[in-house]
Amino acid sequence: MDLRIKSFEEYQAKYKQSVDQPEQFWSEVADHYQWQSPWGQVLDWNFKEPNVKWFLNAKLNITENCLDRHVETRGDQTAILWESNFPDRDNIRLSYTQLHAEVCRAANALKSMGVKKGDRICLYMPMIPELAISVLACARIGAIHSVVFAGFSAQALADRINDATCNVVITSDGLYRGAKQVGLKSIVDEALQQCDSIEHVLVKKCTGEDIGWSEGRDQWWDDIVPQQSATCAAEVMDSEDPLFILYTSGSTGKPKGVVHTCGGYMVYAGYSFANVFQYEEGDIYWCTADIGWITGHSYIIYGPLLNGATTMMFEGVPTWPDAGRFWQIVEKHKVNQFYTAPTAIRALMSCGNDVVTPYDLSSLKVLGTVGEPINQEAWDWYKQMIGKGTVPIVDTWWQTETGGIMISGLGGHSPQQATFAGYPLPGIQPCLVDTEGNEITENGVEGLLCMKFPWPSILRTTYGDHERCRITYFSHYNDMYFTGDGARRDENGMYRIIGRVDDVINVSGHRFGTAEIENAINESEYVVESAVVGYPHDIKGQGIYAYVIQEKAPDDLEAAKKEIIATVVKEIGPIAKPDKIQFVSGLPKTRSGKIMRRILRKVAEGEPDKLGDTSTLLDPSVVDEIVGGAV
Ligand code: 7RM
Repeated sequence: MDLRIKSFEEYQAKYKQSVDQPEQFWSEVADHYQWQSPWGQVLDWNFKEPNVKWFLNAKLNITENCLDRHVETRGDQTAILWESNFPDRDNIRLSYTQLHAEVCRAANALKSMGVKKGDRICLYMPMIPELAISVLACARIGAIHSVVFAGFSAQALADRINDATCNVVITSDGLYRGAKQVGLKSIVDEALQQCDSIEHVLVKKCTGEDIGWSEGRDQWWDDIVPQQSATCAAEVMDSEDPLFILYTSGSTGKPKGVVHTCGGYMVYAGYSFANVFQYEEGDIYWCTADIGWITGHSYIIYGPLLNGATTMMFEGVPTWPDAGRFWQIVEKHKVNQFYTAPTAIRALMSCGNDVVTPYDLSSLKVLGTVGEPINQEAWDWYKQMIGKGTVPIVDTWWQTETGGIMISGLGGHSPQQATFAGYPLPGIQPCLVDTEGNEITENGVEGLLCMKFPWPSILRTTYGDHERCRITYFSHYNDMYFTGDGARRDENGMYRIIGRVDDVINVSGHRFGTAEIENAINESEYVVESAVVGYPHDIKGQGIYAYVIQEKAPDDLEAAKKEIIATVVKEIGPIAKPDKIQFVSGLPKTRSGKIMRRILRKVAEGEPDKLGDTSTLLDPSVVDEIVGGAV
């Protein structure tokens, strides 16, 4: 299936067709996949309710497209190439034939536990092959996977399990991440004290550490999966049946379960992968994301496998045992496409070039970045030090909600400009609007980034709460999907993403709602109220700055901070730890009680001289205290 566009001229022609005749365009793309029965209508949509359906009434199973089809044509080719956390441990190669068999075994094991189509299965796992196998096993039998990143706390895990009323958790005894070892099973055990819906826990042995055991509930993966049959008929799925739920943070309280469906997601994940990375037969492709995030779903598992690619999965971290680990792996496996986040690039850049130069990076053909805006310095370093000045960079803008890459270069076929994501993929119709919701049609402008027309992998709903989906994404501007990002469009129509314009902060490419972190901090003893803002951070992109009011000013500042950090770690996980905490006696509020975050942001950014108008504050004197006590 060659879906690839091969030149910028071809892109322009395809783009035009995709806008003029979207249904024709997408049905031609969808024809490259295997369907059990065809669609009638291509698209039915309105952004009011919203109600979006693609490839109506078509039947398929995404795993037949990821696996069965390739077993026939490239069964012995490596599908998943797994690289251990430990450089001296053997890597694991699963051919398409082997992966197919493993997925069927895991699917049969789930069935033996009573799992059926539509059930929700929570995956809380390390970056080991069994995670990808479990994802595909769920898809094989029509169970809806909900992967929870293994850096979230027991509380965050419990919240996600309960929101989706999952019946099964798949986990491991523990995980390795660089020099750290984390006891996953004990986190699951703690979470499950709050979860009534879970009937079974399937545990893959990974670290070999001692774990607690609940007889009747817990089962070892190695006791039940290997003995299963290596064939399992693929469940017949409707195009619009849910494929997975993935939780993501927004500007209000608790994270939302973004729902993606089988047909549209498959079509777009496969199409965007082929075009952005320009993957060629025999290439080794590596995305360094964790499968706990959307990037791992779409561009470690589904996109590459749909294209019959060899996709690498890495268990470890970029800086362990040293900051050359990524480049050592690129050399070792002769990686052709490499996809990572700006935060990793900045972290490695700060370690100096001596850890890069020893390695042969000449296999690289495409470099990708995702998750947050990339600054000029990091872009230049990536281009020169890693790409030797010649390898194209694709800066891929997209979201959990979009399911796939929306604005990006197509390998080397698009004009490149540092810090610009570039042009929309065919079928994607971005626009910029002003705060009143009027579309800004000229170039050389900034605005709020919206989408005018649906694409196949747009989110369908937020699990269990459709109204929340409508309000969050479709109610701001008439008949448009609102991304939450601000963007600039230059004279040539290329897009540069500026960043979030809502109360979402992006820390090392991880999304958090400020309210979500505030709620966690407020769980801490003695805390009366808090307000969280982002501030520019050299490595993480944004850092977390928390203003906290306690019942009485703390005597021991360090102890009080530790206590707050511990609470956030307990409520959300170590990834959401505030970088800076400032104790205050009041917050800058308007007469109507709204916190003036603009002021808090300016102080956190170190620009207290640019606070602007503070005359509408209830008590302007709190500002002096906040400015004076900035940390
Ligand atoms: C894929 C992913 C989405 C948010 C999004 C943006 C930011 C993502 C880029 C980017 C600038 C990019 N999904 N973002 N990619 N900003 N340039 N190339 O990250 O749901 O976790 O986050 O991330 O603000 O709205 S996500």
